[in-house]
Amino acid sequence: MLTALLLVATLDSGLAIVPRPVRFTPRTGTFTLTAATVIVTDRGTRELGGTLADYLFPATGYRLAVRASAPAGTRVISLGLDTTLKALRDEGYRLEVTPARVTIRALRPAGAFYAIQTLRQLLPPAILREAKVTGTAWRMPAVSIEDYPRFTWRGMHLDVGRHFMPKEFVKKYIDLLALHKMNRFHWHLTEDQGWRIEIKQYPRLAEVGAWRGQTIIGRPDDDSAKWRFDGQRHGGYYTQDDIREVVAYAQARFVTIVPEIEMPGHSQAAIAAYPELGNTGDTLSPWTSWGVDENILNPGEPTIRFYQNVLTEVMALFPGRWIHIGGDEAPKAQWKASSLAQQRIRELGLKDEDELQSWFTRRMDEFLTAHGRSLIGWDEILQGGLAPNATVMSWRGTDGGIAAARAGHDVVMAPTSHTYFDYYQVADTTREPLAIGGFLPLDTVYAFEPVPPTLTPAEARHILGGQGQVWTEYMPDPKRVEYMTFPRVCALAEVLWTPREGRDYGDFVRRLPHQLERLAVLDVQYRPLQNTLGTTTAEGHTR
Ligand code: TNX
Repeated sequence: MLTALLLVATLDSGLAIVPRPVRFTPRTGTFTLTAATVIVTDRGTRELGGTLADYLFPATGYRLAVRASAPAGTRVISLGLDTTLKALRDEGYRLEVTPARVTIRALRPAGAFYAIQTLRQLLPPAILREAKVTGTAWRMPAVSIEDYPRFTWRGMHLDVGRHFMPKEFVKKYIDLLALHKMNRFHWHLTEDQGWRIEIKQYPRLAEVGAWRGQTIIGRPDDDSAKWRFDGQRHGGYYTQDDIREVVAYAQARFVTIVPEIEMPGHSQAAIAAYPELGNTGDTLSPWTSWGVDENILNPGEPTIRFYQNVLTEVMALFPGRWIHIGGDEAPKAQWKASSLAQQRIRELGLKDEDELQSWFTRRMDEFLTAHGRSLIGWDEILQGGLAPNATVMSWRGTDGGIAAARAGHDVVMAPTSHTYFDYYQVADTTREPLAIGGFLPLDTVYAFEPVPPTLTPAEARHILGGQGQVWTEYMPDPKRVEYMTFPRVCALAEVLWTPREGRDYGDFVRRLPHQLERLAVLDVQYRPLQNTLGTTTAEGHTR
């Protein structure tokens, strides 16, 4: 009943696009897509014409022609680049739908790609089906849209270390990001519990590091004697061919993959594969529990070389600018007890173990910078001094991000308070699947403001954008990831795309059922809205 009312309201207003476009003016009439519609492109959009045709084929059954021109009177979807549209920058677009034609113009291909994502949302949700749909008229409401993103970093992260996620799901996840006009996929590839990327020079990383013998059941009790395990081997990794396939898939969707290789913490699986990377010489296995692990890398020169060699293979696979080196949660007890680490501190004239981690990070920064890439790390990389070219991902609140921006470093805001999608989305968790804890309802995600008000305009320019985190300790498979991620990612996408003044939670909640219909067609097991809309604007709707 409630859903029906919301849908009527949405259909009345004609448009239900997520994220909300910057400017749109409804016009009269509709454009109907038929088998005779022609996609007209210029040289810069020819490939995207094919992308559009591919998007439209399965549900409609129409193999639309992609041509350089069409005879007068043909119903066309025209895609073109226009160098005068500088104001739209790299990712903006204009989209005009009239009964006679659809016109897409952008400065660059990324903008035309986002226009295509909007076009998919102007058509009935069934356009997203993978097989021919009968009895649907493929109509779009006439409209003029001008649209561009607020931030350049619109990211989602996925931890495949705690639970391995199959390549096919990673592609689906990237598709869903593109549908929401998100453009960064932070692929968290290494963890204490599993190493997930094939490295040719060090085959044991995947052979040994990708598999753990069992997994703890439930949350770890402080008393480890009470821990119980499932007795099931878990693991998997991506071959370099798999990675190249996913990278190409992401590139075609204007998503830059940011690979993460954790160091010096969260490295037990690597140490299990190559014990000489550790501090104690103990023989370890990939971790079977959750939490902050004491086993970290040693700061010796062979370890630095080992990780630089790993990064060399990583850079060859991932063409994007940023390489994430982790840096979070590296307990220093082993370095305090290690003669090698203490000797390094003395030799290098450092104050303490935090400065030693900074030195370690700086070595990676120099290496990546020399290869034309940029280091990014979690905000712990600020402790002991920030490496000169580092970008900071601020997760423990926004203070780290503020400090980094003030020091002239770029920042991605990813605070637990607004972007941790491993937290519960409802207050009453009794009927929710077990999660890590926390509480992050949809309206809180929607209220996320990536630019702290205390920053000056010059400092604020260092805030590249924001990102949602999906840590998978309690997400054993893709369906659980979908449940935890959607619809919160719909809210985050709007925070990162739509201008601040265009953001309105009530309006978002009105459009959301349409987006959920699309997600249902795409077989996304989103968390239903019941009790999730939050305690502010939407309360009247939910009860
Ligand atoms: C902290 S956020 C971590 C992760 C955990 C997460 C659980 C961060 C950089 N490190 O290793 O999975 O908390 O919420």
